[in-house]
Amino acid sequence: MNDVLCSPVIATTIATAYAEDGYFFPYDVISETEAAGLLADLEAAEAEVAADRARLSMLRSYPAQLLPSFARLIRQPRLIEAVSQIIGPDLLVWSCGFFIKEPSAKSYVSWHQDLNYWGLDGEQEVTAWLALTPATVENGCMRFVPGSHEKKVVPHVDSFAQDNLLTRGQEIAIEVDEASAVNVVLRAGQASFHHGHMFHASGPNGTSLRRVGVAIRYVAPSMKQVSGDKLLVSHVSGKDEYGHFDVMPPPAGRLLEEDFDRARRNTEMKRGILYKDVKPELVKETRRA
Ligand SMILES: O=C(O)CCC(=O)C(=O)O
Repeated sequence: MNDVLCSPVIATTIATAYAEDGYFFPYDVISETEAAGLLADLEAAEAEVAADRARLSMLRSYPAQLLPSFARLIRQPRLIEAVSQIIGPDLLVWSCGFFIKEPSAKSYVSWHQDLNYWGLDGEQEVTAWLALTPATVENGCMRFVPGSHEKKVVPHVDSFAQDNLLTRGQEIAIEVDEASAVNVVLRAGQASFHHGHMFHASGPNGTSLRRVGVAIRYVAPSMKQVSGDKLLVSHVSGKDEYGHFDVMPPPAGRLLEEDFDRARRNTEMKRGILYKDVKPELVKETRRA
């Protein structure tokens, strides 16, 4: 993996742009070849567990718990360096999961803010979204509304729409200035970073190739789970002097039974958080944010 760290100029640029706009991109993390290697590892694992829907869903929702290659990715020095500029050097990964849009799929993500339903008490959180395939306008890259993170959490409505990739099909209930939105175009191996209050969305994939990105949710250890159980998290940088979350070790191998057991526990706890107050018949197996 590429271990060239940020120059002081880039570090200042990330911190300044993020504070002003609520996001920063594009940021080179790994090479296209390395991104293709991670995608190949994911796709091999998908093929291995394809017959078991629950395992396939866990693989897509918890790759850093099940595949050593993704456990390394969430600790990648370029990612840690950039995220440290935003929320400091002590970092946990609260969750890490894929957003996959299959070829010509109608799947989309409605305008939303991440921290709306996560049950966390603060905003010391940043998402690094790393492209494993190119993210383009045609295949449904994310869109960000610059400066919208300053609005704090705004009201959302739940649509439970079939093709919406979000847990509850949640959607911002106030006007979104879509005309000012920027397209988050990335090459494979690049990342974007966004604030938990950023207004963001993405459209369907109109191409004949998969669009695959991995969303890594970094939090400062001072953050607390105030609704639901505290998830099992990964400690990826610096110290954790708070102990607010239970820390799990990285996987000792590929697709191990003990790691599926942990992923199962995390799935149950995360459902309790993301689907709080939702009728059981509306709970879907594969939604993730
Ligand atoms: O991958 C996408 O299109 C949406 C991702 C997203 O909403 C997120 O990472 O918070």
